Amino acid sequence: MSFVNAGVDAMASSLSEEFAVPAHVEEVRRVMAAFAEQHGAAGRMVVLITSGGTKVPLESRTVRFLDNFSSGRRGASSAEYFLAQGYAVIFLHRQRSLYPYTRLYTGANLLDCLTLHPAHEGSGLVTVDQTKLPNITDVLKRYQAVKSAGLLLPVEFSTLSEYLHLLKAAAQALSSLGSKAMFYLAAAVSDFYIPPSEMPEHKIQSSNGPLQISMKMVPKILKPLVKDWAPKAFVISFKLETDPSILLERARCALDIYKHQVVVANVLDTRHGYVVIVTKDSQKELVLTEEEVQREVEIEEKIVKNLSHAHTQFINQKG
Ligand code: 9Z3
Repeated sequence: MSFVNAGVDAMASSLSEEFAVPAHVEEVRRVMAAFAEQHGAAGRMVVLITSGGTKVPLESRTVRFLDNFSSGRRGASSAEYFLAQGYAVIFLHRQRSLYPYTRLYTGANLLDCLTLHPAHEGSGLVTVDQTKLPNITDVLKRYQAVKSAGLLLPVEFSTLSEYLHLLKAAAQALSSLGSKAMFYLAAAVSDFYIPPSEMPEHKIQSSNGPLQISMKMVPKILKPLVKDWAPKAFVISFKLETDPSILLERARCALDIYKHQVVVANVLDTRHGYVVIVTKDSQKELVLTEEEVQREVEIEEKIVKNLSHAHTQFINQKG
């Protein structure tokens, strides 16, 4: 498989021409706008978290696709810490990636954790083995409190097109909040895609020999988001590299180009224990110590504390 960078500024053409508009985008925009209005009126800050990897189809009737790596752990755990800090959260996540609270039990087989009591079989009384679901009562309490207060709005995406359109809709829906809106863009987003006009309709046949694919550059959505859609918001992007020696230079480069507030820089192999919070005029390393790892402290707790503090300062400056 060979990849050719077309180097086209696809932002020149509109998003809708190059990326299929999901049928439900208007409905989701309305729901997000109502969520923003409700929580804004209650004096709450609202964070839009993106989480998980995007899928790029290779065929219109898709059998094969390219995926970006992301388990969704960073987004899902960060959502919990933002909720604990008093934020309302829109969780724009890849379908079936990790989800706040339930992420803590993905290793458990649900059916192995339940017991059906013979005397009550008719009425279906089932109990939970709490040794198999550690801290379940505490986690359930937190989850139910968030749910009953309507503080978490989940929105799903799967393909790159869905991600781009839903992010645009979210930015527009949150624009009324001004500086009280935060964008925490932790999703791993494809840099390349095949435009519909160049995509084969049917399954690519291996009988035609080795596959050559030419892919276009995905438009940098951060640019219109910061400049046009949510110009007053506090925007954080994530920079992922596998080579640590270029990480900070790439993070600084992103800040220079997009002029947003923060880049959280991380390296694939060490992302659970080490990140650098980079701003225009500062750079702060967040590290988990051995002792914190033993206590199962998560780096997202430190990231969220740092960023929510910076967000409050941003609001105080901007008003
Ligand atoms: C990240 O860097 C996230 O921290 C991870 C989290 C995806 C590494 P997990 O979901 O991993 O906990 O398994 N996200 C951003 C990745 C990305 O695509 N960034 C683009 C880039 O680096 C810019 S927006 O060029």
